Amino acid sequence: MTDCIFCKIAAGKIPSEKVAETDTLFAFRDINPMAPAHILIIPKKHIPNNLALTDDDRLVVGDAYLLANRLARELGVAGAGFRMVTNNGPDAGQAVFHLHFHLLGGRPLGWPPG
Ligand code: DGP
Repeated sequence: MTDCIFCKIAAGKIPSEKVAETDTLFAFRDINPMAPAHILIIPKKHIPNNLALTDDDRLVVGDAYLLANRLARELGVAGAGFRMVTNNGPDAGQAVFHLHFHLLGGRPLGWPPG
């Protein structure tokens, strides 16, 4: 999608602190980190949010969780614990309408979330 900021990041047209890339996924540091480790994992394909997923997207969602495990271990937060969060829609505070998984760790994370 031409005017999507995360499509542009995945395509390398907007700079980001990339931490991983696969054929279908791109992972980079959040510009406004909420925890010592705050990574965004996005599909390269433009998918607006969770509600827009189709059967064709099953593999990429599973791969996103497997990539999160790998990154959590590499970043040293797997043992202490980490969180994967996807915000969907206004009540959840979704600001960017390209599906993304927040990988958060490196400090105790409150529950319930705000
Ligand atoms: P959400 O509220 O779930 O839609 O979170 C969007 C996140 O995206 C937010 O934590 C800030 C991050 N973000 C927005 N624009 C950019 C950007 O240009 N670069 C990077 N690295 N992160 C961004």
